[in-house]
Amino acid sequence: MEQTFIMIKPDGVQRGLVNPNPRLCKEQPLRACLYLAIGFVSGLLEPSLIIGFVFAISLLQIGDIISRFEKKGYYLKGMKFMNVDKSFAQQHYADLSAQPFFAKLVDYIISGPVVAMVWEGKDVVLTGRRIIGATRPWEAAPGTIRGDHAVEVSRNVIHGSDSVENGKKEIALWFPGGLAEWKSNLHPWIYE
Ligand code: YYY
Ligand code: MG
Repeated sequence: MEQTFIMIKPDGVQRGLVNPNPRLCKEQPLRACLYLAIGFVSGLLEPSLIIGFVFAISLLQIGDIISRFEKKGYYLKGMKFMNVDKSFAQQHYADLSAQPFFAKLVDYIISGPVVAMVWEGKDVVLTGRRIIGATRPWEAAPGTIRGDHAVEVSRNVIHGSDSVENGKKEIALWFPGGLAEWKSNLHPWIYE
C-alpha cells in the first residue's frame, strides 16, 4: 500500500473548498444552529445534536475534496489544518527553488491556512494525481479537482506528491510525529 501527501492550498481553503453553492453557504449555519439548539433544549437529544454537528463541520466544506479520496477507497492516515511559515514552504517546494515563480509560490502557500493530509491505498500516488488533475488548470480534465475548480496555475487549489519517493519525503516533513494506524471494516470489499 502506497502513501501520498495531499495538501489543500490556501485558495482551496478560502474558496470554501469546492462546494461553492451560495444557498448552502447561507443556510448551513442556520441549520447547524437550529439542530444544535433543538438537541440542547430537548435535553441532549442525540440525533439532533449529530445532525447539527454534521452541518457545522460541513461549513468548512473541505468535505468535497476529502470525500473524493474517501469514496475512491483510500484511507486517511493523517490530517492537520495549519499555517506554515516561509522556511517550511521553501523546504516543501525545494525542488522548484530555481524556478522563476518560486518566490511567488512560497508567498501563496503561506498566505493562509492549508489542510495537510496523508492518504493511503493501492497506487494512491498516481491515482491521486489523476483525481487532482493537471498542474495547469486549463489542461486539467473536467471531473478532476483542478479541472472543475481552478483557473490559474498559481491558484490551483491542491497539491499531491508526484512520486512514491517524494511522497515519503513530504510525509516525513509534514507529519514528523507519525500517522494514524487503522483499517476500515470495508477493506475486503474494496481491496482483493
Ligand atoms: O506537482 P504540481 O503541483 O502539479 O506542479 P509542480 O510542477 O510541482 O509545481 C508546483 C506548483 O507551482 C504548482 O502546483 C503551481 C505552481 N506553479 C506556478 O505557480 N507557475 C508555474 N508556471 C508552474 C507551477
Ligand atoms: Mg509537484
